[in-house]
Amino acid sequence: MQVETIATQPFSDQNPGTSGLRKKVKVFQQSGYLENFVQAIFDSLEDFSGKALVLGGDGRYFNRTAIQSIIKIAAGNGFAELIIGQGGLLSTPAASHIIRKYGAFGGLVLSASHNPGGPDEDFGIKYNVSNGGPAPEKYTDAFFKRSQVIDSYKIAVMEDVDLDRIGTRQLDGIAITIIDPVTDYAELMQALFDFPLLKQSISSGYITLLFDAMHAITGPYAKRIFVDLLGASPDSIINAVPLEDFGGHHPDPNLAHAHELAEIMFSDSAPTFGAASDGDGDRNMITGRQIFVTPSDSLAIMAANAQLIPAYVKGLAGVARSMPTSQAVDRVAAKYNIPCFETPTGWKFFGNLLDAGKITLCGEESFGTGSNHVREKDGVWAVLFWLNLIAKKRQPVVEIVHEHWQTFGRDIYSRHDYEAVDSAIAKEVVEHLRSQLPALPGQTFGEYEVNFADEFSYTDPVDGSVSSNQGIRIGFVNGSRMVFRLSGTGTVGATLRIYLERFEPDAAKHSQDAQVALADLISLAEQLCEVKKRTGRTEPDVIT
Ligand code: VG1
Ligand code: CO
Repeated sequence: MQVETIATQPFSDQNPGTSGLRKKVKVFQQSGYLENFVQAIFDSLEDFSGKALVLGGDGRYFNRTAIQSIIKIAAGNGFAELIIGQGGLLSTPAASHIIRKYGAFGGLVLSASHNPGGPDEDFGIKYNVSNGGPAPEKYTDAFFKRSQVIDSYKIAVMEDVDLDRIGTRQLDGIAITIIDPVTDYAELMQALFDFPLLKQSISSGYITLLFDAMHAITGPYAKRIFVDLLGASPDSIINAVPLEDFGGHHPDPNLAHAHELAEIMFSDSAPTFGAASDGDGDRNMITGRQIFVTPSDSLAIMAANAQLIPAYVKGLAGVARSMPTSQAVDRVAAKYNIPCFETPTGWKFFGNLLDAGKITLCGEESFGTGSNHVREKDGVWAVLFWLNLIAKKRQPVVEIVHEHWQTFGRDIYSRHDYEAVDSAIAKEVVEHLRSQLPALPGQTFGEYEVNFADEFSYTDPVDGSVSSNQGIRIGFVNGSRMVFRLSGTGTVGATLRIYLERFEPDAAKHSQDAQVALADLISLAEQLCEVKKRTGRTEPDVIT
């Protein structure tokens, strides 16, 4: 194999965020930009010669072009085999599974997840390590450091690879294996859930399903699993065909962006169960007839009922949630006497806990739930979990949720996002908040007395690594909380996220609208952070 060494100049902005490097497509299209970052990753890894690398993406614009470049750079750097999803497609959880199943050294997943796609929109790339999970911070820090001094990359001189033909081709010095992106994943799902029961519940009409693939990666997964294996009708999947620009929408499963699904679920003709996933298939939104299940509640309900699911019948070793996720799952852990961990935002922080067997189930308020079956959050898995739960309990979603609240109380929850805020103003908002923290404990605002006010810092219980500045949190004596943090996945300006929660033990008040129930906290958050005042905005861009 002929390998060329191409001289290059570093780019200063290749610092991975919450989940990989995300930039506008136009940024990635600059000569050497993608190549530098991929080479910086390979330069930072230990010896991988003779090992396999998994490669795939969510199919967004620039996916195929990027994959062809990465194949050549990986070949030039000495990987022995590349395992690639047909058409360059792999959902994030499927990539995680394939890394684990085939014992690959790692994988590159090409996605900007829930961010929009197309020539003027976003692209992204993230590296996953051999446990199948997102590279921990010590890796991503090393990638960034290397990218700042890189002066060349290695690239094999070879033809483009036919990404559509399944099978292994032995090229000069490297094997290229194209696999079906769904098969291995579908097998794993069949090993976790009660497929005969699901099939029966669907064919009998007890469960009617509507899944919104948002023109993103889960279309083919949903078709194989829900339609081919479980017998749902083909029209139970909407926006099923992956498109390079996701049909012009944000492939972000929440009530704002999955509005087509939301409208149907709140109409008279709603099916019994509705769900959606995101660009790369790791998020999930769960709804029932006339009810939306917040991701924090979904995690808690899954934890409380896990033993009804074949894969978790022996119970859970422990659970974990990201810091801004509501404390609903903590209550379940306390009742079942299992450990509950609080981690910073981002799935990479769950990896060690899962590997060490300290937790079985984990989740984030941002529509992410997962378990020890892979090392990523998993959208289709979450949908199957809920379907299995409904089939087993023979209860509609609304009943399952209300019963849960009756048992544990309700953690009324909402997140307010201010997007594309001028970066300098966002920094001022955070500084302003930070400066108030020392004086807040003991102060009272209406019925809210501040218990603690700090910046979240996390010490990983497995490897002792410390991650600081993971969000500002203000906790109140009555258990309510508000959290402020800047997004690490956006590509334009800064996004301020405000997370609000209040515990409501009184079942008579469980049906309240979250925005109404949280009104006092919402105005207190503004009083403290002044985001509206400083930006001139009147409302958040997205409320979830
Ligand atoms: C967001 C979410 C976080 C999630 C991350 C990646 O990060 O808040 O919980 O892990 O996206 O999800 P941030 O830094 O923008 O708040 V995905 O599905 O976009 O890979
Ligand atoms: Co995603």
